[in-house]
Amino acid sequence: MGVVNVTPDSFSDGGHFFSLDAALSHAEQMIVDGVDIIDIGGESSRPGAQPLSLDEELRRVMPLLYALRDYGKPISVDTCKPEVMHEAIHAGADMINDINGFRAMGALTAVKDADCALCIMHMLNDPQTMQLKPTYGDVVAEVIAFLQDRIEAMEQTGIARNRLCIDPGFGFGKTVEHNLALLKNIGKMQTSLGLPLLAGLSRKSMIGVITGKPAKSRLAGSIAAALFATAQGASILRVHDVAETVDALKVWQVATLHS
Ligand code: 9MG
Repeated sequence: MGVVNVTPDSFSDGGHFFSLDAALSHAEQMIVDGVDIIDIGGESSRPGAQPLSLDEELRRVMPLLYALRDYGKPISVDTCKPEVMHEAIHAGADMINDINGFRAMGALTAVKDADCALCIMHMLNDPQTMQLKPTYGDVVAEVIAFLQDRIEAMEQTGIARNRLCIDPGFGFGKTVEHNLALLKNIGKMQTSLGLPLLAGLSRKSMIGVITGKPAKSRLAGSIAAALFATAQGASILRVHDVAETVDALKVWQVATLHS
């Protein structure tokens, strides 16, 4: 899964006019590089990020979704807002990726009658407060319990289980220790919940803490994390650097299958 952010950091003039052409070129390059799913999002989920208005999120995401839907690649829309989910599904989105685990009022209703895939992510609190001293007794058990709860809520609404995938939410209300515990227990989470697992580790601060590198220099660390997650059983990797990750996975897979 390749990330195309339509947030101010990706605005061509530093904050005012987002270039649809630039986002499209970015997505086109990802397709050339071998992406399987394109994840587009308009609201930043960085720690401390301010919430975005509904109008502004629609203004950022919808033109790109309309422009990308004829490229033949599955499109995921990263949103927590039921109204954006509704519009995105209507426009043909193949997946809704909700870092809030479909907890907003109206989120389950917005997705229940569609047939798109749904990614349920764990996040402690919200992006403004999630990194203020995150605390767990047993992070793996608590993330599994949260995801189990959300899966049950979705199934009770009538959502078919085969539409769902789970995500422990690396960096969303977690210390480096919490992230490492989750990374090492991907297999356990997957067997306990019986659903494909999406791992988003690319350029995250945990890689910065381990390597001492700023976000733009975290490629090698991100690839190591992606391969480790794959070896533990992750099914989908959410990444910024598609070409490099695809190459790394090709080598890893050939080596793994070689007799
Ligand atoms: C939007 N977004 C940012 N990081 C993410 C992650 O780790 N997982 C998912 N599902 N979405 C993410």
